[in-house]
Amino acid sequence: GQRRSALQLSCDLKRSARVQTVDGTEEPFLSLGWASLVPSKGLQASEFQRCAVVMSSAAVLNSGLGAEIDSHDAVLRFNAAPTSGFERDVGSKTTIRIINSQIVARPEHAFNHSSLYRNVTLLVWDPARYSANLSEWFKQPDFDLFSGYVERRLRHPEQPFYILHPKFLWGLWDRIQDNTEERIQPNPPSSGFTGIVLMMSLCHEVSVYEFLPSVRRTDRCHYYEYYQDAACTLGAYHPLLYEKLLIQRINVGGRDQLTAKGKVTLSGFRTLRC
Ligand code: NCC
Repeated sequence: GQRRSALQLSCDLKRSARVQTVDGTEEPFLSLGWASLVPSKGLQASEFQRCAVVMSSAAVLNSGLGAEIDSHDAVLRFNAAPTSGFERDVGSKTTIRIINSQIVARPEHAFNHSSLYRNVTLLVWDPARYSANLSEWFKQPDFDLFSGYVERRLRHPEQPFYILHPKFLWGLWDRIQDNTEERIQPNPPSSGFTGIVLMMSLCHEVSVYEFLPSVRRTDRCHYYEYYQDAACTLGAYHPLLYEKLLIQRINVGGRDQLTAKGKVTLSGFRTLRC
């Protein structure tokens, strides 16, 4: 069939990828009283003009993009990616952090003690199976995010902390599959892709750094660690390559920006005339 235009693809995303968090209105969370555990202010109440999404890719090293990144109204980072010691390349502002359930559950991340997870809006996700209902997921998450979530909500009720709804993640996966001839693996999208779509829904314009790699592309995985694995950039578990092809098709920024900065510019959902 006819290839869909960048605007059509963005509108598909906007329509089907409604950002949704666990809000205590569905079982088993309803009976557990989560309606009063989750933050009373919904995530969607935030609105920003210019936002930056900073991937954890090692390609951002020696970019000198820190000041440009910090000039945005909100900055999104992932998992255990630090700013301290890397300010010149990644900036120092963090507004929102998306983490996977390993960060909450695995002791080496020191979720309760690390300053990485303080003074930011936190969002956590866990790979529920495609068709799993919430009760099955609650009984058997990939990593136990639920007890850590409850504990932190009770200890730090002032921190905006949300669990991303599996429906939102799988809605994103459907759009990635729609854009792909091959059948992709039924694993949830990466934190990176999820974060990009989240910011498209909260912001008027989104600058994404080093998701589509610049000339600095490298087999090294993260800017803050030394190990090498090309799967970090191209994907193994996550449908990362297909996520990147989709983002490439909705990029409204210039080619030179991509090559030199690994920068993609995306229009926020509110600005689209679908
Ligand atoms: O590596 P990770 O992702 O934390 O990276 C965040 C997002 O940045 C993009 N990325 C990263 C490296 C790279 N070279 N290129 C990239 O494009 C990706 O979009 C990625 O999502 C995750 O998605 O949550 C992931 O988390 C890690 C790990 O669990 C956390 O870092 C915590 O230690 C996963 N690695 C492992 O589990 C070993 C990774 O697969 C996905």
